[in-house]
Amino acid sequence: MNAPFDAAAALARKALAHPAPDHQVAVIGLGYIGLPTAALLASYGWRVCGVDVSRKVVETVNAGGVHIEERDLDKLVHDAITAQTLVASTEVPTASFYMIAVPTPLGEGKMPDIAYVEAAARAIAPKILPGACVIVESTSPVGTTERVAEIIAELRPDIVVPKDGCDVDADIALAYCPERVLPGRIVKELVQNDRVIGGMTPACAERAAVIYGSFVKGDCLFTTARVAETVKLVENSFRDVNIAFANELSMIADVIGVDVWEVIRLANRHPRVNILQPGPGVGGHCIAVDPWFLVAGAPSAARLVRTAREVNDHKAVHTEGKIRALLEAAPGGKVALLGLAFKPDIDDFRESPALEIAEGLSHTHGDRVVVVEPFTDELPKAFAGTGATLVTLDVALREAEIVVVLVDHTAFKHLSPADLAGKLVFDTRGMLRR
Ligand code: SAJ
Repeated sequence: MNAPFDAAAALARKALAHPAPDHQVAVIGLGYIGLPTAALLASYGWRVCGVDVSRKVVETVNAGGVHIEERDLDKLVHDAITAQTLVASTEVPTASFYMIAVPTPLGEGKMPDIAYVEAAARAIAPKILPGACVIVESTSPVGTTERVAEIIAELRPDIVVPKDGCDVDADIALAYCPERVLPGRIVKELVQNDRVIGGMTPACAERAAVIYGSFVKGDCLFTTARVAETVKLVENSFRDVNIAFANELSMIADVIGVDVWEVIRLANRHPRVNILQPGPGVGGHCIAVDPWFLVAGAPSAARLVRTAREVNDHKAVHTEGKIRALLEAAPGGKVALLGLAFKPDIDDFRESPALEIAEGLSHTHGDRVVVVEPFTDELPKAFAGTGATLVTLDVALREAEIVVVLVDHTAFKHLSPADLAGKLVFDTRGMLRR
């Protein structure tokens, strides 16, 4: 028996000596990751308490409902609430496992803000018993798991907290295990994807793997907390850099006068080339944000990552400029903006370049803007008083002389050349040629 295994067994013995009621899991934060994770764990036989600071979210979940649009989530939550394996609360309970899935927004100067993770650690500390395991899932700057350890150690001097890489006889386990699921496929990918489990010590990783091993069909890969934190940031930076290449190509193509979609299609027939798709910019709370966490950790070394972020942000400005030119080319004509979400077939508008572009145009040409967005019943508040209106696709096609595809929602994919005949068309996603 090796040392880490001994330490893991000791943690398990402590858990048996101080059992939490019903071997409970507390998932802190019932958002896009926390709620599906809580409901899924409940469906795999765990007794789960989902914790959120929003009373409204807690009431919705306890009534068997969901406050976010995500495939298969409503049934999963409804079934878990009906079976009483999931309950929501504003209070953190005593639990065997704590999973932190709270937001980590970008703060001032594009610096990571981990205040919600720190608040979660402070809420867990008074309740924690020896043998419990705390897992951070929120995308976080490197060193955040150590910060959680520090907070618990400060608030609970009676508990021995694990130290990075050092197998002391800790009373609790602490690990970082990033979520890596794709919005729209969250429930499926939570089960199927491999997980990277970064323990403060090897024993912590083994303890955390007890929970992931119960529902993950992919592999559970062990490493340190710092490596796992970096892995998450690197995955999203990799995608951002690759999308930036596609977006930069689209702007180069505008200058030299070639069709970027044709260029990419043919270049991708090379056996070692796989260029992603240009769009109106990069959105969402992950890829448009996480690379800044990497930049914050090593500002002078992370030059490509920073530039990719800037290129992708600039693509939205470039796209808006092209639409303004179309408005000038059709004086008095209306523009139909198709889609506001940050990507197809979801109701998530966070960091959405389509939303940013539509807002910008509405503030100067609101009376000439009609928006089609099947995933909302009303335009966001920022459009108030601009004159822009939310209409159906049929109405937009009747009223507008200019049609701009900002999001390739399935609801737009049936558009035919006949629907668009006589109109100025700008397809930022290359949807109409697919
Ligand atoms: N996009 C393009 N061109 C492409 C692909 C995407 O412009 O070829 C745009 C999308 O339109 C969107 C943005 O990029 O605006 C991001 O979309 P996405 O589908 O690439 O990724 P997300 O943000 O929905 O989810 C990502 C995923 N990360 C990776 O693929 C490396 C997911 O696995 C992560 O779990 C998630 O971030 C997260 O939560 O961090």
